[in-house]
Amino acid sequence: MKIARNSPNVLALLPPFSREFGILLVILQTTVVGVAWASNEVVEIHVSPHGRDSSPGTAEQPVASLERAIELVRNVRNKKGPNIDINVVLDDGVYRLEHPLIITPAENPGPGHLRFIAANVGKAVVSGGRLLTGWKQVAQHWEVAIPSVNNQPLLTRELFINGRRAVRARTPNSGFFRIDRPGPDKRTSLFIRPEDAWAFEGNIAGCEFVYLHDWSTSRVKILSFDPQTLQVVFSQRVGCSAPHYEIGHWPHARYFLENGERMLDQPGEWRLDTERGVIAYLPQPGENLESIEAVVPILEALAQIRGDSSSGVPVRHVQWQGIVFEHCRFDLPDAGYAAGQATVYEPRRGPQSTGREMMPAAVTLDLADGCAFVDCSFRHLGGSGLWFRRECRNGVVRRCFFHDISGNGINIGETLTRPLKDVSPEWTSPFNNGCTYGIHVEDSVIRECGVQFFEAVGIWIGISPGNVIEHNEVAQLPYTGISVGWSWNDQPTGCRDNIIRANHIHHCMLILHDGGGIYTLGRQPGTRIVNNLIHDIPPNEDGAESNGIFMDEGSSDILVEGQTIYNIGRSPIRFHKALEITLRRNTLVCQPGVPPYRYNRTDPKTLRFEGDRVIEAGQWEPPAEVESAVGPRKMGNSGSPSR
Ligand SMILES: [Ca+2]
Repeated sequence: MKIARNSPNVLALLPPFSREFGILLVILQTTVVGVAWASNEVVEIHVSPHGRDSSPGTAEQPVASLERAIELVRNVRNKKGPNIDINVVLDDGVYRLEHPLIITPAENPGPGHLRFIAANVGKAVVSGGRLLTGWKQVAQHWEVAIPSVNNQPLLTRELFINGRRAVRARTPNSGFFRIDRPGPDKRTSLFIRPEDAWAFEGNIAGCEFVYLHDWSTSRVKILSFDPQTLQVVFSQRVGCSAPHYEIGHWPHARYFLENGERMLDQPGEWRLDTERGVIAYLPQPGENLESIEAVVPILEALAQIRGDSSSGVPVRHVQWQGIVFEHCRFDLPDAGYAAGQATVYEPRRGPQSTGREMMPAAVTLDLADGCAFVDCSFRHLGGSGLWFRRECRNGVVRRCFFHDISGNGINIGETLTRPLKDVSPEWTSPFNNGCTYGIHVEDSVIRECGVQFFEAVGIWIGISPGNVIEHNEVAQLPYTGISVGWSWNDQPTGCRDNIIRANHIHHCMLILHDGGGIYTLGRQPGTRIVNNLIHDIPPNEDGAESNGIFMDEGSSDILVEGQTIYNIGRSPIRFHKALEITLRRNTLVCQPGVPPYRYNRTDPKTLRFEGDRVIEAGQWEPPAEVESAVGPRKMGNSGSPSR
């Protein structure tokens, strides 16, 4: 550890924190919201994959693990109190965790800061994965033994080869099949079309059936297939318990198969063969058995930043700068996976259980105040990315990159179903401070989420007010881009006053239906959706249509102003049981013959129209000034957005 005392007159900004600066003493002055306060002391703790945990944690003698670094943080905090700042400087390299990193008020009660700073942005990697070694060639593919975790075989759902997600072996290799009709109970069996029976031939042990509902998916195990009747029987139930998730609710739903023996037929595919206890991988041209880097996720969480829920004391001012988070697993429930929407699914913890939970994230904050992620990456994750979950205040996500994520990119707040045993049942009231609020997500890129779970969204805001989502790029998603609200009627909740501004949202709804570039639910006084550019939302194949903006059940008291929406397969804006929406000066470019608005059980007389411009055009490009005004801002020399 290195302890620095600074001159109170000198102010040095932290980033860019290059290797050259990494060993210098950090000098800074910090103002805490509401309290004028200047730190005069910064303690640095250095960590390096090449260090030793018995070392003191200086730049010259760094510790090796983040776990040890956090122990040192706690020691420093005990010794020097809450006011000083502590910087943990991460040298380049991969930090493979044995356990999730836990940060509590014992490490950082505030007002002093605790910063985890990559010596070089993007070069310090926090991984929950394990390297797989000992590959052997078997026929055309390679094999390695399934690793054990806690003396149990790891039933991994992901394999990363040379930093790229390998494809879980599937049939068909692209696109989908369609079912013929449901079986008798519409939950545990269905009939396929005769031309697709070849896909079920051979050994289907370990095969997963992926059923595409209109706006969600189910993943269940196949019990049997009868080639005579063409009936597929499952050992788990398809769909959430609500009736609209029954097999056949939409006729001829799409499906595909994963992880069966014969599905391993395309270079880059892999499968988990539990019968033989191996992971099998079909290499791509140019890949070498000796030199590949193969990683499977071991941990189910990478970091948890959490206050003390029993005393209500928050953890404060924990910041992550330039860190990469990768490799985190999410296992399906034993009774199969059935999603409702936006990775909210039924965990089926008991035979009659119909409750829903949200898929966990790699990094989760609870009761956390003033925590920030700057220049960080979240990638190659099996669940969701980052979650400001419960009673978080004033968080920041700035210039971060979220990609290759199986679930949602960013979650803010909770659903309406927080366990009520330890909180006021009024926590969802707009007049109660029980919600997470005040999270800013800006200048970030969120793309290629929902890789496994197509119902996932880029950014999700549940029952949470006062958040600002601005100047992000949200793209390449199977379902909705940004989802705001989580109540299906117009009763007031704590979801209000959210600003969704100047985002570039495109190529969403690439697989599922009935969503949009932006999707809203519930009454949201003060919520403003302004100046976003939304484009390339393809037409739905069946089911309910997809749109640029879809304002779903109960959406009300929301301002929609200044959007540019083009190249949308259906109507640019759709309402379903919405009311009291103000539409002002939006530019809505419609395909020929497609109406600008579509009303599903919405009375247009409850909406205010103030100067929307409607253009009918098959091909249309936005003016350059519209494109340049959205998405991540270019950074000036100060590291701050230049406009
Ligand atoms: Ca295949």
